[in-house]
Amino acid sequence: MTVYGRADSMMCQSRLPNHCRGTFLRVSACLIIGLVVGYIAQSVHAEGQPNILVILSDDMGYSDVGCYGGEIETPTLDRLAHNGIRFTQFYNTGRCCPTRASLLSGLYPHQAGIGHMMNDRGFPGYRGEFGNNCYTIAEALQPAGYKNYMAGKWHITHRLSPQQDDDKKNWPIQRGFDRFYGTIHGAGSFFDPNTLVRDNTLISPYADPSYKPDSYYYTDAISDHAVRFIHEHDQTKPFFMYVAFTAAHWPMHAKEKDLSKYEGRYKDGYSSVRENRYQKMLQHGLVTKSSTTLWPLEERWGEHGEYWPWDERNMEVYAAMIDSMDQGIGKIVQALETTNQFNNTLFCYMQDNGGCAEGMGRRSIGKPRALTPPLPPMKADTLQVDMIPKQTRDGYPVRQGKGVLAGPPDTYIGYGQAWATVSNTPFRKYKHWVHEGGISTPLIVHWPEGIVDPGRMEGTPSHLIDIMATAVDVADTNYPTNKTPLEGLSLQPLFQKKTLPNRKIYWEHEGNRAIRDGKWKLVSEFNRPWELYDISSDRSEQHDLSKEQANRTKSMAEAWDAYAARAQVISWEKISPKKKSNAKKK
Ligand SMILES: [Ca+2]
Repeated sequence: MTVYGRADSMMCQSRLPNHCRGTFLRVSACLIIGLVVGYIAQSVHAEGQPNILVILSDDMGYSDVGCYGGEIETPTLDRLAHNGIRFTQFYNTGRCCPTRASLLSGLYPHQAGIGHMMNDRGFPGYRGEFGNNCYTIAEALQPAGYKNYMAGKWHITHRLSPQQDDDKKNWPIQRGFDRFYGTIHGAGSFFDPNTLVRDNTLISPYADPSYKPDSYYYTDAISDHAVRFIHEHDQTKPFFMYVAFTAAHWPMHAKEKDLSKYEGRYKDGYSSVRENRYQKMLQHGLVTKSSTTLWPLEERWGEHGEYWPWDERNMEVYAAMIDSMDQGIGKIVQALETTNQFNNTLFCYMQDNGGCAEGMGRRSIGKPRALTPPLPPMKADTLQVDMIPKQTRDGYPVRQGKGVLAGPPDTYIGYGQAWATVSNTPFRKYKHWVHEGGISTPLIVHWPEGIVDPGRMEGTPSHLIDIMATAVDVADTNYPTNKTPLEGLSLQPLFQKKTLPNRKIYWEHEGNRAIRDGKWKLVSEFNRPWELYDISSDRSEQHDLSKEQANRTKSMAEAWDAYAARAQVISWEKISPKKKSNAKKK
């Protein structure tokens, strides 16, 4: 195969504009002010309300971070897990937009208007827009005295190019946040993100007087703004902060210093990395051998085949992106510590969907980079408006395809199905599906003042819908009665080593459906029959019991139908008549 760019991989990144003026002084000043304010105001907020920090990552599998079995170095998350609680059966919705709608509203995604993605498909559950019938966590906590901050990916409105104020009605500032730095859209270059916004204004990362790093990388920008918001916060009030990283969603983009750490780390291939993860998960007690299994990987994925060096590199970049995110979370934790707010902050880390098997940038054969930039450079203040930029700021066309080594700004590639399978060890399916590989996420909870017996695992099935209910509970406030009632339960009892009442949890995405009731899970792909699994003995979903237990299958299917009817879920054929099957995404 032809491999393009390992030696010159970061050339065009290094040619990006260089800004470094004043950053050190500004950070130092903030630190000193923060220390003084923190010292004076360490008396806890009125009513003992904790700060609440929710960190969400993007397109990552259950076993990626170190404390869930991964070989990727995540010392900050590992430390928080060690001193907190690792939830082993926490669930998302299986996709970016619906997860964000559900997390922020405490409802199922269709109830919040985002049953699919950002298109308005003409039905109440599928407006592609966060609904007026619900609140964000920020809006719910405002009356309780909370200040609300957000850094990162929003992705719950289709209004990306506002022409009038009303177009921003579902942007963060209009939905309860006091400060915002991030992207309104859901995916983009890490070196030049589209729809970048400070508070309410679209900006170019290269002409932003308020943030001038040595070189721009979106993950760093998100962490740096979260740190800034913490230092600038008035500690007489509690805060809610939502940090939504876009790592490790495609494109595989990383900084050279993070990437060099992972060079050669994946040379043994998919199977070996997956097996090592599984053994580590067993040792940690995250899964058991009696309830999970590793099935053989598909030969067509071509482990160590013609394009292996290219695909090996994709995973190196993916790992570097997560490593960088963990470094950023480390800076956020440090800001909480230096401002004396760490012990009174309820910290939650989770992922928005499972590993992503999409074929972004993987189908064609790539081209080499030109020796000199063939295109005119972009001005620093030009807004880069594309999810996939046409060119880098310094004039190189963005390249995709096999052989193009991922990492630098002129590449745009996903890590593909084989690595997504490794990310989802030992579960079935991926982002889009509601089998365990699509919807299982770590939930790390850290809260020294609020949890009993830290360092343990918690196996009670729980879901994103529970985060709003938990926030309202710990903030000791009331959810308004004129909005759609919350679906979730507060997780506080689990923090206190107590139990939650029994309940059913539901999923629907692109016609893929599931219901969880105790140890039982009924699940199906779009237009396929229901499958029934006993998750306590078969979380890898290998032994379908639907025929053996026909009565249970029937009653759970009826419960799912009742959920669909009340939660604005309608058939996927009606929403997307052209899509007859999800099978083509495999
Ligand atoms: Ca995602």
